[in-house]
Amino acid sequence: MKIHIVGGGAIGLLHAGLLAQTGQEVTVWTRTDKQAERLREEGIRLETLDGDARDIPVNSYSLASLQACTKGQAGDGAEQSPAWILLTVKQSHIDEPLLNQLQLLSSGKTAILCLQNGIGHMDKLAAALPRALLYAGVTSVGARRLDDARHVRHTGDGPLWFGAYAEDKKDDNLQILLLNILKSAGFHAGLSNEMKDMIYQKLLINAVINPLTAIYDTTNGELPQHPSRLKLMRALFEETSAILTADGMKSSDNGWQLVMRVCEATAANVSSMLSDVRAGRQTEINWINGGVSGLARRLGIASPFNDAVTTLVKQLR
Ligand code: KPL
Repeated sequence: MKIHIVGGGAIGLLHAGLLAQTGQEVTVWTRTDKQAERLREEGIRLETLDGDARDIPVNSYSLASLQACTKGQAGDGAEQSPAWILLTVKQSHIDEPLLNQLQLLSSGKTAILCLQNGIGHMDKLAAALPRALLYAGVTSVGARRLDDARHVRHTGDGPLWFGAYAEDKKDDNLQILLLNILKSAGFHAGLSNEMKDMIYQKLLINAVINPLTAIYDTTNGELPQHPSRLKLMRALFEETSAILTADGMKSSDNGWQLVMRVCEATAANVSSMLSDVRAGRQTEINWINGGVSGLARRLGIASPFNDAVTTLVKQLR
């Protein structure tokens, strides 16, 4: 089965590398020709969890060249073999041109698995791709890109849950195929029909850790070590948890412990938001705390902490 990885960042390269090394037909779609060229010529340099490093050959093209590349490959739906698209780009890259490119890539029997942090993207994708088989995913794998093109380090393991965004738009065979492929590539993958809850649980963790690590320019492990920062974490947690629960998240007694465990398990890590700030890239604040504030407004609940960190993080770059 063909697997298209859209996005050549850390998560995209990690998935592409691990899948390609088990013999899957993987194509990485990048933002620049330069990155695609390097990937085609030199492959993905993958550093595994046990410190091993290897070069893995992959196909790669830039998204901008999609029209030419897919001629004769993606146009005539019925004759095509099934394919999966793993959408690994940041929320901020899900814009008009990308939606058009996804339309081209997803003609035929194709399902799209979306692996973004935050909320808002699934509705946007569903509106732009009304016929697509859309799957929401939540992953806890860690990866870091070590150069601007092809070198990725697998930094942490964790579950990858995915499930259909709409019950009437799924394909049982395709989802089982992907599940088995992911498992044989070493992912701890599972299917779930509780994706909204999973997305909200992950959102809660990101809404507490990401903005504060970015504002204080600190690692995940150091953040709770300072009493005043810990207090802010708790306030952000309580507010976010109440908003998400009001919008249907199952309430749980150990949400706070989970946030603390993530800080501990990823202690040496720089959060994705802090790493965006440090690199001068647009952060995902609009889809994490901004998304929580948006939900709160819809529900008529105040969200002063989420509003404040959204404003502060936007001023960081
Ligand atoms: O998902 C993360 C991120 O950085 O976006 C956490 C859980 C905070 C780990 O760094």
